[in-house]
Amino acid sequence: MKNINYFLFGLCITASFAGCKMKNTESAVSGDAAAKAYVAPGKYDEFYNFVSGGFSGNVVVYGLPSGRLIKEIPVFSVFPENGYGYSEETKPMLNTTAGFIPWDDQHHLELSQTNGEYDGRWLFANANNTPRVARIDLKTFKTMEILQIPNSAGNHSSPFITENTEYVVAGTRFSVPLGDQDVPISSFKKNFKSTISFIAVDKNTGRMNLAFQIALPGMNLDLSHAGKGVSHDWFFFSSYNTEQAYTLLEVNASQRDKDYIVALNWKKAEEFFKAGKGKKIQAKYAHNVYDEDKEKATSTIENEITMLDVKDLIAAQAIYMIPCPKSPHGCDIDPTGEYIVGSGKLAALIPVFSFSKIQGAIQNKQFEGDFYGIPVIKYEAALHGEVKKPGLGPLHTEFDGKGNAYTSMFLSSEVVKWSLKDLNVIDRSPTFYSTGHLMVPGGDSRKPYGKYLVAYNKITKDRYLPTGPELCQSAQLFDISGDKMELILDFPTIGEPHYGQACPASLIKDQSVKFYDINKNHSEFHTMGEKEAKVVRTGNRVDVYMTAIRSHLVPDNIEGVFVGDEVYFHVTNLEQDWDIPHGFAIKNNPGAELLVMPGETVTLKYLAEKQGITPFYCTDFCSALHQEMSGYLRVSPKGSNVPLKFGTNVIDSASEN
Ligand code: RUQ
Ligand code: CUA
Repeated sequence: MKNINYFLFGLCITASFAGCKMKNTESAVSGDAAAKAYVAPGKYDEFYNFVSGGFSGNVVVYGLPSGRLIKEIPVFSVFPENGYGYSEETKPMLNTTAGFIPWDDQHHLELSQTNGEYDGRWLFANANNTPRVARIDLKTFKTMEILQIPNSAGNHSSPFITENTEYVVAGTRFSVPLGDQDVPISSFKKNFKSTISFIAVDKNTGRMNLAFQIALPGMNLDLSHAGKGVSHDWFFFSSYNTEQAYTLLEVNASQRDKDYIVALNWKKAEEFFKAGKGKKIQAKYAHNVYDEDKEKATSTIENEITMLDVKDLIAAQAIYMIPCPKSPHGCDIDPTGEYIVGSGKLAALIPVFSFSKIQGAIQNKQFEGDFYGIPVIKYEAALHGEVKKPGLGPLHTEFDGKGNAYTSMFLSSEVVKWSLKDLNVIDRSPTFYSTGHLMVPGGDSRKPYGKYLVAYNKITKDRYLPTGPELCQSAQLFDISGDKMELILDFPTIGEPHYGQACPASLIKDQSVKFYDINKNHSEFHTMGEKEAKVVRTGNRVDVYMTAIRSHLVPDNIEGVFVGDEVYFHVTNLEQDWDIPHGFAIKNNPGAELLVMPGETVTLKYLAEKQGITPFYCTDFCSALHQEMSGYLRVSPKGSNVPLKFGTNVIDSASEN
């Protein structure tokens, strides 16, 4: 969305500010609307809404229809609140071939699917900046795996999954030369490639592995979606900059009247891969996995990938280009899999392509030349029809399963409902302001749940109390159960609510883990009971095996640690009850605290840099005597002869007076 013409942008925003604000502000406060979004205290929401954090790098979970924030899940950004990226167990999650990276830009989310329907198992998330894909387990709401993607830059067209979660697919936004070659930027046409990566997902464990890549000519892949039902075997990617500009893209990549949607038969690509037709090439990338049994993450650097040759795919009739007007952005497939909606972000119409017509065009060779050897299907031959005058700046489309589509209009700040059958606009409603993605629960799957629509807005302006120059971004909830869309709630979000998906709470809530079974704690550093608590010195490394239970730590007095020692606090939470984490923090620690879930062991590394008495304490208000849940570490000068001593409730009366 970066290369939007800002002049246009300014104009339209101003227009919609003046025109429509009052009407909807009123409807949002009518008693009727409020009742629709109201979830009484103590009652559960109907849907989980997983929302990407954009530049926050994390994923945020809201309940719908209340809009209540119920969880922030750290994924690509360190999270001092619970120690993600700070604990020894989670640091490897953020490792890459460029070292430890504490942040990213998180755009898209996909819930895992079985037969094209959400199955409530995993959530996949992309990192745009340092290309990676993450998998979150929805039993624990924890990031379990992060896979780096080589030969990619701006991992924007990602992550998109096939109907049975066979693959998570990731396309590059920036074309780059393969294998980090040093070439002139002006050699773009010759040397730069846009790659598509197919990440295979293990059916049972969800474990990801980079199966194969395909290198296409230099262009920008923007978004994508897998086919469904009739189009199950195909994948569709929108592209822009088929002008192959490498400077001032705002102008130079907006020259052509049409760019393309790439149609790729992934089943055929998979056959080539399985038949060993790909070429192994060198590529380094990190694969980080959190092992639930050992309770720690490891990072492995992989060394090669399999590259399929696009020429083989062309020969096998497995790849085509479909012209799509004016810098296509969203590329959305309706629940039947028959209609492919391309949204040209600078176009004044929305082209809707038909899968059966595309197949017919391939059979009848209705082509208009090629793009680097890839046949280009004639626009009219692939077209089902165009939605005329939908609004300005169409970006993304989702579906309600009742034959309607909903498209976000960035420039004219509105959501527009239209019919898939006759492509007529049925309803429109202003949004506040500049909607990027919109979402209907299940709206990109085979089984939309209809009922609600959420618009994720980039600009909030006057919707909330002013908070200085930076305002929160926001989401707006519409009731779409009637003929007319009705705005029923605004809610502020964390970071940029880039995209979101929502599924019925019933898919997830009953399998949610309440605590970890301490008897299955196989951490190398666990302490199974207070009697096992100990402090062990090995050279200048000191391992503290500590337990936490309401309302004390064992040991809470530690002596015999010297300046220059590396102290590892391995804190095991002995509680076996839901929602009783304990925290751990120590004075002057330059990292963060830890939050330790019941039954879990987490490690904080602390460098003893100065002599003195250093208090530590539990940071989670766990009980009435939470303030008592604390202790002291004595750090003595290097070379002194203070003996190693530790315990809780060990009274040394000799030193008392
Ligand atoms: S896309 S600019 Cu999701 Cu509209 Cu990222
Ligand atoms: Cu444990 Cu506060």
